[in-house]
Formats: sequence, structure tokens, C-alpha cells
Amino acid sequence: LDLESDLRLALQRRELLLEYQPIVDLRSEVTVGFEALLRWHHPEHGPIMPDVFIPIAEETGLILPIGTWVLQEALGQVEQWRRHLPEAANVYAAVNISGRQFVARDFPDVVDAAVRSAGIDPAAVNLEITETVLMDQPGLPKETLQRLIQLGVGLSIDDFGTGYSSLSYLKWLSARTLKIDRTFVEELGRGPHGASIIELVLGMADNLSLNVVAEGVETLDQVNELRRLGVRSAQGYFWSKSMPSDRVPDWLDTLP
Ligand code: G
Ligand code: G
Ligand code: MN
Ligand code: NA
Repeated sequence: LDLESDLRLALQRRELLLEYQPIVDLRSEVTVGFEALLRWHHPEHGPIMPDVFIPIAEETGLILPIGTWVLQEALGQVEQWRRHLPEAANVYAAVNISGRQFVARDFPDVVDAAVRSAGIDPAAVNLEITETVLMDQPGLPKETLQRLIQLGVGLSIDDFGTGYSSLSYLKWLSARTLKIDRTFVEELGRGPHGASIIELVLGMADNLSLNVVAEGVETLDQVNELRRLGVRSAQGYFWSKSMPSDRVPDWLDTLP
């Protein structure tokens, strides 16, 4: 099994594709965004999940061309929905970015080019970077942050709560959104301190005027508890798994 050389060919053979998971407003349950999630349909092994091939892509540097394709594809697709589906007029695109992409010198140019070729409002773009990846970068490129801010795209801190971000660090990053890791959503309703991390995150977010998205929401009890706590938006199997792009119009059609 030589995934590395297969992955090299996957892009040009069009074996990579994106699925989309809705992000909903917790009160209205209206879809406010879509997170693009990468899939690889291997000609012999069938579907391969990103947990398996993203690490290979990162080690080999293939994540750079793959990540560029993901940005172009996701922004182009979401802009099509914004233009043609009335229920999607204001949805945003959330795109996962690897540390290796983020520190590449030309990353802001790659983002700029994808935004322009999609014709999408940069304010409707959220780049998701995991907290641990950010903390691992020794010299986080301040220039990159400044240029992304100039472009008007947003930065979401993914898997938030699993690292050690401080308030001052979040402020320095100029993040727009904190995505609460699903392990904290799982703790809701489990014991007297089940909600304490989420309450802490909400306090930080409030302090810095950041949006909060709860991840991995699976049950109605979790939905009710998150509403009670004042979390604005969420995603998870409770509403939908990621879906192929051609299922999105039907998904939006059946909204409340
Ligand atoms: O999609 P789940 O559906 O299995 O994704 C698993 C992991 O892979 C998550 O941590 C997710 O952030 C990551 N991932 C999914 N799509 C992409 C992508 O396009 N780029 C990067 N860098 N990571 C991705
Ligand atoms: O690391 P990141 O948050 O980008 O990863 C998204 C991952 O979480 C994807 O693998 C996606 O399929 C998965 N996911 C999305 N919603 C749920 C959920 O409700 N429960 C679980 N267990 N995983 C989820
Ligand atoms: Mn993510
Ligand atoms: Na996450």
C-alpha cells in the first residue's frame, strides 16, 4: 500500500473531493455556513478519510497543492450557492488549513487568488486553524496575519480548548471565531462541572467579541444545554453529517 505516490496523482486524477457540513444558528436552526471536509476516493481502496491521508500530505508537502485546490473549490462552490440559492445568500465557507500551509510565505496570495477567482465576499470566508498547530509555530508569521486581516477573511480557531491559548494570544491573532472542541460538548450533562469549560470559553469570547461555534453536537439535550448557555452556532450529526455538494440544495430547502 503506497498511499504517498497515489496521493501525488490524486489531484490530477480528480480523486479528491469536498463534502460540506452545515453550521447552524442555534436559535433559528438556519444554516449560516458550511465547513468543507476533504475526501479521497481511491480507485482501488475506495473512500479514504482525511485522518489517514492528511498526515501523509503534510509530511510530503503535498498539502500545499492540495490545500490550494481545497480553497479554490470550496470558495467557488459556496459562492455558487450564495448566488443561486436564496436560503444560502449569506452562508459562509469554513475551510481547514494545515500549519504547513499557514506558514508558507505565499499563503496570503493563495487565499487572495482563491477569493478573487471565486468572486466571493472575503467576509464570507473563515479559515480554520487548530489551536495546537498555531501554538506549535515558533515564529508565527505576523505578516501573514496582517495580510489576511487586510484581505478581510476571518480566522477560526479549531478544536478550541485542547491547547493553551490565552486571552492575549487570541487578541494578537485577531481571530474571529472559536470552535469549541467536541470533547467539551460531550461533557455537557455529565456531572456538576460538565459545562464549565464551555462557560469559560464563552467568557473569553465575550471579552474579545468573538463568535463561538460548538462542534460535534449529537443530541437534543446538548442542543438545549448549548442554547441555555448562550452559544450562538453549532454543527454536528444532530443536524447533518458532511454531505456531497449536490445534496446541499435539498438540505437548504427543508429548513424551518
Ligand atoms: O472530515 P472529518 O470528516 O473526518 O475530518 C477529519 C480531520 O481532517 C479533521 O481534523 C479536519 O479538520 C481535517 N480535514 C478535513 N478536511 C481538511 C482539509 O481540507 N484540509 C485540512 N488541512 N484538514 C482537513
Ligand atoms: O477537526 P475538525 O473540527 O475540522 O474536524 C471535523 C471532524 O469532526 C470531521 O471528521 C467531521 O466529520 C467530524 N464531526 C462533525 N460532526 C460530528 C459529530 O457530531 N460527532 C462526531 N463524532 N464527529 C463529528
Ligand atoms: Mn474544522
Ligand atoms: Na474541531
